[in-house]
Formats: sequence, C-alpha cells, structure tokens
Amino acid sequence: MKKKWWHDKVAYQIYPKSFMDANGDGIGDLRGIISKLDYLKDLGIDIIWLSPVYQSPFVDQGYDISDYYKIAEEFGTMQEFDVLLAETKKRGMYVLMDLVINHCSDQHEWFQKALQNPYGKYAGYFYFVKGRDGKEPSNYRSYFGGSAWDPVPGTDLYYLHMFSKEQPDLNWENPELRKEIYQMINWWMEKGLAGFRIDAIINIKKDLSFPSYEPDGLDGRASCVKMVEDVQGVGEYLEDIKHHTFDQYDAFTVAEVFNMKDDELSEFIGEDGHFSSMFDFSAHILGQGENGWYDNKKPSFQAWRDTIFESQLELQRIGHVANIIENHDEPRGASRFLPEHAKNEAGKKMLATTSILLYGIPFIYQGQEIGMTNCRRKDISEYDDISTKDQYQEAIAAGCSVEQAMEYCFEYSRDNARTPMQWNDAVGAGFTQGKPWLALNPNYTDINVEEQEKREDSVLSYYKKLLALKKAPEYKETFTYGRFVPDYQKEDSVFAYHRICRENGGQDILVAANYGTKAVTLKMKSLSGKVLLSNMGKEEERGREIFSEGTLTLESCEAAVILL
Ligand code: TEU
Ligand code: CA
Repeated sequence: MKKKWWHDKVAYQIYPKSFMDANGDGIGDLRGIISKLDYLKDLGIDIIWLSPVYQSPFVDQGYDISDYYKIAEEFGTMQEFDVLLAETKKRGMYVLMDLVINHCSDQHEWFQKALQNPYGKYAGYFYFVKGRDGKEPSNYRSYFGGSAWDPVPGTDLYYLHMFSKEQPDLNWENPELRKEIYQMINWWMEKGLAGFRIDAIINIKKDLSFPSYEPDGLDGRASCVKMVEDVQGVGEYLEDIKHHTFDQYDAFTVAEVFNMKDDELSEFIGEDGHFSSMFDFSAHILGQGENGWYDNKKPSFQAWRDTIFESQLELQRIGHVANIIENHDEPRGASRFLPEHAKNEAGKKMLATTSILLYGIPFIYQGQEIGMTNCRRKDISEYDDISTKDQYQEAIAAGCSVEQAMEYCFEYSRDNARTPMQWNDAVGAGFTQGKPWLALNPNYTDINVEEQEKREDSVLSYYKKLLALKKAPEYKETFTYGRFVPDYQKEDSVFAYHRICRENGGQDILVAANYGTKAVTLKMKSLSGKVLLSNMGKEEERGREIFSEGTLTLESCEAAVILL
C-alpha cells in the first residue's frame, strides 16, 4: 500500500451547532470551535471534520445548503472560518468540511430559479419529471418518510428529493451542474482545506426511467434505496469528481457510503479508488429493521464483534477504512454497544480500546471522549431531528404505544448524539451562557470535561493515553499498517485481536478485552507480555497481576494492550 499523509492520523468530528457557543445565543459557532482547538490538540487529534457550516435553513441541521460559498450566520463569518483554518494550521492540524452534493436546500438560488422557470436552465439542475397518470413519477419513499416526489407548482412536473422535501436532489447527469460543483469544491480546497467528508454520495446516480418497486411498507410505497441498489454506474461520476477536484490537491476524502454493491469496494477505496477512505458502518447497520426503528433487532455481543472482525479482514486487504463508534446520525456508542453491566467508565474505556486500535483511521465524535450517553426525553416534541419525528410516527402507525415509540427514540434518535457538548457542570454545561438550542443531557453534572480533566482515571485521560500510544514512535507503524488478526473468537465474551507488523520487525501487539460479567483466563502463545495500556490501573502493576504461566486473566470490563 502506498503510504499517505493521513494514514497514521486521528480524526475528530465536530457537530458545530452543539460543540461550543461563544456568543451566548445557544448555538455553537466557529469562535467556539477556535477556543477549543488546544483542547483537541491536547487530546491527540490531527484532523477535524466539521459537519456542515454553510448557509442553511437548517431543516436537516445544515445538510440542506442554500449557499455553498457562505458560512451560516448562526456559526459566524468567512473571516472567522479563515481564522479557524489558520489556527489549526498553526497547531499542525487539518480541517475537513462536509461535502453535501447529492442535494441542496430548496432555498438555494438554483432551486428558486428553477421554480420560477420550470422548463429553463436551472430546472435542469434538478430532476423535474412529468407525473404518471396524474400521480408521482414513481412510488419512492424518501429517507425521511413520505413520497420522494413533490409537485412543481403550476405544472404537471414533480421534483425528486431522496431526503426531505426541502432537500431537492441535484441532477448529476447535467454537465453544467457538475461544473458548478467542481468549481465550488476547488474554491474551498484553495482556501487550504485538507479534504472532505462526503455526504450520502451513493445517491447521486439515478435510474432515469425511475421504475416503481414492489411496495415495502404500510404506506404502499417502496424505499428509494431500491433504485440506488439497482442502478449501475455511480463510479463514473465519482471518478469525474476526483479527477476534476481532489486529485489536484492530494486531498483526504472520506465517504459516507451505504448500499454499495458487493464487488465495488476496491473501486471505492482501493489504490487509486474514488475516495481515500470510507466509514465502516457494518456494526451500525447490523440488526437494522426493514421498516424502521420499531423493527430493529439488538445484535448479540458475538454478532457485533464478528461483524467488525469480518469487515476488518476484508477491508485491510483493500484500503484504509475509517472507524467510528458513533456520529451525528447514530446513538451514543456507550449506550448502544456496551452491555448493561459495562455501562460505566471501565466499559467506556474498553470500548475505546477495542475500537480505536482497529486497522484504519479512527474518527472520534465529539463527547465520545468523555463517554457521553443517550438522552431520555419525555415527549416527542422535545426532539428536533426530522428523522426522529418520522420514525416516531412510523412506530405509532405500526401500532406501537407512545411509550414504546419513545423508547425507540431513546435508543436510536439522531438527537442522542446532538445534545450539546458537556464542558463543565455549570448551568449551560459550559457550552453556552444562554439557552441551548437543544436541551442538554441532564447528566452533564456528572459527565463533563472539566471534572474528567482533573482525574487521572477518567475516560478522557484514558483517551489521551490511548491516542498517545497509537502514535508512539515504537508502535506507530504497527498500529497504522500492522495486519489485523482476530484471536480468541471461541470465547463468548472476549474481543481480541493482534496487530502484527512485518515492516516493524514482526512486532505483535495483542488488544484484548472482556465484555462479559465474569473473569476469563486465556492461554497465551508466549509466557507473558508487556502491558502497554490497561483500563484497570497502572500498566506495570497490572502486568504483574494478569499473567501467570502462559495465561492471561481479564476481569469483567477489563481491556489490555499487550506487546508480545
Ligand atoms: O446521511 C445519509 C443517510 O443515508 C441517512 O439516511 C442516514 O442513514 C440517516 O441519517 C439515519 O437516520 C447523511 C447525513 O449524515 C445526515 O445527517 C443527513 O441527514 C443526510 O445525509 C442528508 O444530507
Ligand atoms: Ca453562538
């Protein structure tokens, strides 16, 4: 594998609206982010991914862009953005922006002009399609519920939106549109970005005949994803984008890809693939219901572990994957992946250990490093997220009680990860002097940065040690390029793997954790090893306790990183 500048880096996702509010209006902003750069540097972060900060009506929290060249007023000014870039550079850090180009906002000038002249130039930037028999062109359900088609007023046309009706899909068949997007990407790259996280990109290829599919829900519609899964040829667009933009800057691109075809992996992230990297969502789609959250199945520990292992084994042969526990679309990992008995600091450290040392580039989501958790609400009106509201309705329509539907929101809502960052235990959690745009998780009095910074055994202190270990000169090569080799898979509660690096003198590092309720004893290939990191006390001391005549004993919720 050709070595790239970003292979050994650690990335951090900022959800700007909820990270840090500098002016007291309750909304996180750029100045807030700038004020926390030292915090991120100290944590061990190299690359920052900003969820969208462009001008937007925020129907989908900024994933509906109304001007690609402007910073949202709520977040600040372009000048402040330039300061942010300069300040990250000063600290040897990199910035990725979010590239949302499958759709824009219905408030974007292009769409407004298209509505004014539904047969003119700008209508060609979108999918304006004639209805069939006075109805929508096809029976697609959008990702956020309801039809994926809405009428173009005063015509017999409909426009396509795979997400909300305020997010019209852009027409990638149109070379003029593509040119506009490439110019925009290059304009941002010229400013000094390191690259982009690329949103929902698989959706840009459409089957222009827009076939209807067998209905798959109570509403008589079929998920629009059926068409995405069927249609061929997205790769041509992806190559075209890369050629006209990223390639010219040695950019780092990490794509959000769902529903890729099985054999396309190497085209996507192999050597000279469309992207530098893409997120591994295998553990996140596991157990996903056909019909929505009410239909999800909770995977067992073994299924979860084995899914990650399978994915690692496949991906490491092909490219450098991006690993996450959570993001702004997913519930908090500590609430989701830890068994009940492990929902504590030891458990959170264990989850961090087994996840961050996997093959690939770790993306930490804001608050993960202090072990933030899902947030219970009393009523659906307390949620802001468009997808949560839809999923709640879906559950009710399927016959669930209000209590049940609320329980699904507690488990799966995107707002679980979007509550404001918990900086301290003051009113406003140190996030804002005003009223937060989305209510805080009340546990900020217990779980917050300030408290954890004071404590050597906190989750935050552990993350710092973990990231420092990943980058330590003696082990860096192994954690970056070392082969992933699963171990002890027959043990029901153990999550263990080696990272073995031929280029680093055959260095063999075992990452082992016990997710079970009882201690386990594992046979080792060597007599003992050197504990590089432990979530249960001082490494040297712990090393003397856990090895005995070629065995390794791990307590419940114990994780250890061992040089063999
Ligand atoms: O998500 C794309 C995506 O596929 C979503 O449907 C995702 O599965 C969903 O959020 C789960 O509830 C991206 C962004 O990450 C998301 O925040 C945006 O809402 C979406 O694109 C539209 O831009
Ligand atoms: Ca603000």
